[in-house]
Amino acid sequence: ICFADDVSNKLFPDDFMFGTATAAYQVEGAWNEDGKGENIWDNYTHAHPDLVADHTNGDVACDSYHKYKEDVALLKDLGVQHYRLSISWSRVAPTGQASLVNQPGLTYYRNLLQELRDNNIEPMVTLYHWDLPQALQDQGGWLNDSIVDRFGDYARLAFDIFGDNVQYWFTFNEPKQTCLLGYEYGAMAPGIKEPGISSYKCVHNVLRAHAKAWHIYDEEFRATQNGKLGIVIDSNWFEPGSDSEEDQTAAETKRQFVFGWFANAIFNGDYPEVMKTRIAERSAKEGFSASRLPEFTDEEIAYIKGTHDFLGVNFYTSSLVNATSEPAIDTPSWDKDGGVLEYVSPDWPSSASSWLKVTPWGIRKQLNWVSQTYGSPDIVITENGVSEDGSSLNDTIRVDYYRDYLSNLRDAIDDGVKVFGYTAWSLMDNFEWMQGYSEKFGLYSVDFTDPDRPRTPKASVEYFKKIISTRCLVDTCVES
Ligand code: GBH
Repeated sequence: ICFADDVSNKLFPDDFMFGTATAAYQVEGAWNEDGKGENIWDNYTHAHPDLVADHTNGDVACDSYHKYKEDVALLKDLGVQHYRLSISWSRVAPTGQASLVNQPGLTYYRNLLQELRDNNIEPMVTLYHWDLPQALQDQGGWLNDSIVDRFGDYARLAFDIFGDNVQYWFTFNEPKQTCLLGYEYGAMAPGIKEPGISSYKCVHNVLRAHAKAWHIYDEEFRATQNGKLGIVIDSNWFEPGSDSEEDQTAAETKRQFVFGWFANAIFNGDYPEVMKTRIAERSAKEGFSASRLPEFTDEEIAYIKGTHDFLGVNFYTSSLVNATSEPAIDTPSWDKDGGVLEYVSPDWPSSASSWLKVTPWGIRKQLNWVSQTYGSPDIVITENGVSEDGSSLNDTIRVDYYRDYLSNLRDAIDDGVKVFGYTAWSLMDNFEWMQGYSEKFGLYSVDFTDPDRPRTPKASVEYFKKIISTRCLVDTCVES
C-alpha cells in the first residue's frame, strides 16, 4: 500500500504543538550517581541480564544526566514547541519517601527544566514512566495500598519544586504496561506473574494514586501554577475483523478492556460495565467468592471521576478483533476475561518491533473513538513512532511513518477531534526496555559503543524540522 498520494495538504493550526519524547530510565544513565536510589529497572536488568535481548541495561544509556544541555540544543535545532520527559522517582527521593530528598536529583531536573524554558521549549513532565523505587517494590509495589499516599507525597514534592516551570503534567505513562507486563505476564520489571488478579489490583492503586495527585494539584497548586494534569493511556486501535455485529461488539469490548479500564474510571468514575460484568461472571464460575476486579466505594468513585484536565494518548499500531467462543473456565487471566480474539493482518507493513505494524489510518479512528467516547477532551498525542534496526541513517520508514500518521491526525482535526499536539517517540535511540538497544526509535542515532554517546541526525530529522517550520506535510499547503 502506498499512502503518499493521500497525504493531507492542509496546514496544521498555528497553536498546534510539535514535540519529541524520552523517559528517564531510557536515556539518563547515571543509575547510581549523586545519591540516586535503585529502582525496579536497575534491579531487574542487573538481576536478569539474560532477559534483555542484547543483555544490556540503562546504567549509562544516552548519558543524558550529563548531556542534557546537548539534548536541549538538539530540540532547539529541531524547532519543537515541547519536550516530553519523565522524572526518575528514585533520583529525587531514593527510597520513594518524599520526606527524604536527594538534592542533586532535584537540581538535575531544575536545571533541565530551566534549560528548556531558556530555549522556549515547553516541558511536558511525566511523574511515573515505569521506574518505581526498589524500596517501594520491596514493600509490595503497586499491590500495597500504602503506595497511593507515597505517590501523592512524591507528586506534591514534584509540583512544589518543579511546578513553577511546568504547565503540562502527566501522572502515569501507559499504566496498562506497568500492571499487565509487570504483574500479569511478568514480562517486564518487577516480573510478577499473577494473572487475572494482581494486574487488577495494580490498576486499582494506580487509579487511586492518579486521582490523589490530581486532587493535590487541584487544591494546593493550581491557583498559583495554572498548569494542567492528565494521564497517558496507550492502546492499539482495535478494528473489527469483519462487519458482523459480533465482531463489532468484540472490538468494542477489547477497547473497553484496554483503554476504558483507565479512561472510564477517570472520566466516569468506575470501570467499564463490560469489564465489571465479565470479570464478576468468570470469577464466580472459577469459584472466587468475589469478583477478581476490585470495587471502588461510592466515595472513591466521586474522588476519581473527573480527574483530568486533558488526556495523553500514546499510539503506535492497530489490531483486528474477532468474537470467539467463551474461553474455558480454568486459570484466571485478563485475556480470557476479555474473551475476544486479537490478531494482525499479514498485509500491514512491519517495523523492527514485532508488535508494531504500520497502520496510519488507525490513529484517526483511535482519536475519533476517544473523542466520542469521553466527551471531546483536549488530547495530545504523547508518543508516536516506529523502530528500525539502526543499519542506516537514511530512515525512510520513519519519514513515511510520521508523514502518514500525521496526515491522518490532521484529518482527525477536521473530524472535530480536539487534538492540540503531537509528540514523536523518540528524540534519540535509547534503552528500549526488554529489547535493549536493538530496536531504534530515535530521530537521532546514538553511538552506544562510544563513551561520549555522540548523537547523529537521521534523515527523519530534516523532515520533522520541515514539518515543524512549515506546519505542513507536503511541499506546499493550503490554508484550511
Ligand atoms: C511505549 O510503549 C513506551 O512508553 C516507551 O517507553 C517505549 O520506548 C515505546 O513505546 C516504544 O516501545 O515485546 O511483544 O511483549 C509502547 C507499548 C509496550 C509496546 C511493551 C511493546 C512489548 C510487547 N509497548 N510492548 S512484547
